[in-house]
Amino acid sequence: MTLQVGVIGTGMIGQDHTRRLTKVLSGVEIVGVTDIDHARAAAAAPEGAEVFTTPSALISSEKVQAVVICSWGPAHEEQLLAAIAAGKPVFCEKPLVTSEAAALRVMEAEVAFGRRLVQVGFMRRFDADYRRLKAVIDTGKLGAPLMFHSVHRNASVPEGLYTSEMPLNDTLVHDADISRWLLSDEVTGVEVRVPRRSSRGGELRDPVFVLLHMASGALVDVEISVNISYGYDIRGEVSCEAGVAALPNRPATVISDSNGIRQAIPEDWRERFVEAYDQEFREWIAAASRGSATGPSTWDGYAATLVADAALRAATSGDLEPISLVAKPDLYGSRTALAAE
Ligand code: NAD
Ligand code: ISE
Repeated sequence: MTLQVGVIGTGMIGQDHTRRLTKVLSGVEIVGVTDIDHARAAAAAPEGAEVFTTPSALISSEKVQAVVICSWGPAHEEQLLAAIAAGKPVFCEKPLVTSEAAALRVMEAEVAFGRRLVQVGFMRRFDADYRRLKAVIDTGKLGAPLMFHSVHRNASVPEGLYTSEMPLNDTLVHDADISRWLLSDEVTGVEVRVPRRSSRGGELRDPVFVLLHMASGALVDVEISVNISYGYDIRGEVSCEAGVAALPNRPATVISDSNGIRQAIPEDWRERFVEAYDQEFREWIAAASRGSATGPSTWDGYAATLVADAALRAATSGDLEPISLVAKPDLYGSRTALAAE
């Protein structure tokens, strides 16, 4: 059986996901695309796919069985609610939405529908290195995790489009989600410190240093730097009671020459997480073909949104900004189930 998919948003990641859905993965066909920039949608449409004029026309089309949302964050809520109302499985790029109220509306709609339909694009959970790191922590052999050091460096970000809020409400959401998942924990408060500004980013608030307080008492420090120029550098190290577990350097050819001994650094997220994105879609196609969703849920998107909101408040107040989650609906499982997912 082939899953017939419609893609909303044909920008950078929409085009990359279109490539993997048409050229890399099987069991899936893109039957429709749409973008507010119609010319861009037409240029990105795979052969035979219909170019829809609006997301709602695409979502309600009989030929579309499942939806992939790659539009900008503020547009996600309306598109998610339409997909849920149509009962269609939906992969939504992060962030789920851009406010707590919007996250609660999406969660309420999915809970009322009665079955998981939404998978959020937190692709780090599908990365083999992060999965091995979690497996080591989950054995308990290193003792309880006490601290997690997460480094998130981008070579550059789109000038003019990436604003000073985005290190905290667009980029940090990955670190928030991977911290919750790795440590099987929830974030209860956020502090933000803004160090000396990098001259490479103009007026952008960059870098930022974030401290996540976890329910267990563990602390997570996150460096977000988005104009580091030398590449896309993602690091992670978990300090436990009786040992330390860290992400490895990515396997890459070791070059020795007159400049020394070195390994290449990925250019951007597309290169660093290429296999993780492939795997997240492999698992999504399997779940969506059964009419459901797997992996990062609306609940996880909601939790990350609260971290982003608290981080924005903390950047202004300079204080520890608390987070309080609503009761977790049964649809999203227990804390133990979260650890296993
Ligand atoms: P982009 O600007 O390159 O592309 C976004 C596209 O969405 C544009 O073509 C725009 O015209 C279209 N669009 C915006 N609003 C729309 C609407 N209401 N209806 C239809 N089309 C609409 O941005 P991008 O880098 O591709 O990012 C898109 C999303 O993917 C964002 O939410 C971003 O945070 C996320 N993203 C995730 C990762 C990841 O690592 N998981 C990486 C990059 C981007
Ligand atoms: C982008 O939207 C992503 O999701 C990337 O993974 C992240 O590294 C980058 O900072 C974001 O802007």
